Amino acid sequence: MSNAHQRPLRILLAKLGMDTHTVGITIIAHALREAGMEVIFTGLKQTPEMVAAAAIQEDVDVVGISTLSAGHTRNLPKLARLLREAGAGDKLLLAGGVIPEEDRPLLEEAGVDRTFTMGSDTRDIVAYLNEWWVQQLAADA
Ligand code: B12
Repeated sequence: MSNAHQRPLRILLAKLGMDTHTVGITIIAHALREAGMEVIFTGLKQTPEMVAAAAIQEDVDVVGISTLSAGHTRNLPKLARLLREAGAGDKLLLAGGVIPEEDRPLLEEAGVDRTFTMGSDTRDIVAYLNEWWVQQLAADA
């Protein structure tokens, strides 16, 4: 990651598979842009391969997946693995949406850094990302 210069955090937002619930990801995209972050939205119906490739091509710092139609226990571990295999395992991987509590250990084990589910306050998400980004910049200074 090249954080040598103070620059805004870049995040790729995506939806995987046939999940067409768009409200949450739209709210997140607006909130992060309002907070000064660079947001790239891949659009719907992505595969883990497409998201991993886009994350590398766009040189983002964070990948955020919104998932409301199940499939997260399969496609998120796959995405985390593809990022690691491509040497991009240092990117922060976030997930939000409908993710049952009991699925979280599996996702964390697979490499999902943090989940934000239904009712999450966008201010908490912005604060979490800002804090993480400050740490990254400090580590790189
Ligand atoms: C609205 C809605 C729809 C609308 C979607 C319209 C649209 N364009 O988005 C319509 C009617 C089309 C729909 C369709 C379906 N739906 Co629907 N839908 C909902 C509903 C009622 C609300 C979702 C929503 O918009 N929430 C508001 C937003 C703001 O909340 P959110 O997405 O959770 O986002 C917040 C957090 O999760 C987080 N977040 C979300 N994404 C991200 C990403 C990142 C990076 C971060 C950091 C945070 C984050 O931040 C947001 C702010 O707090 C939910 C029930 C529910 N309570 O969630 C069911 C629900 C998601 N739907 C469900 C189902 C089953 C379906 C259908 C399969 C129904 C059917 N048989 O056709 C289809 C599937 C369509 C498809 N292919 O995906 C189920 C999913 C069950 C599951 N996952 O196991 C739910 C949970 C209803 C239920 N209780 O059964 N749905």
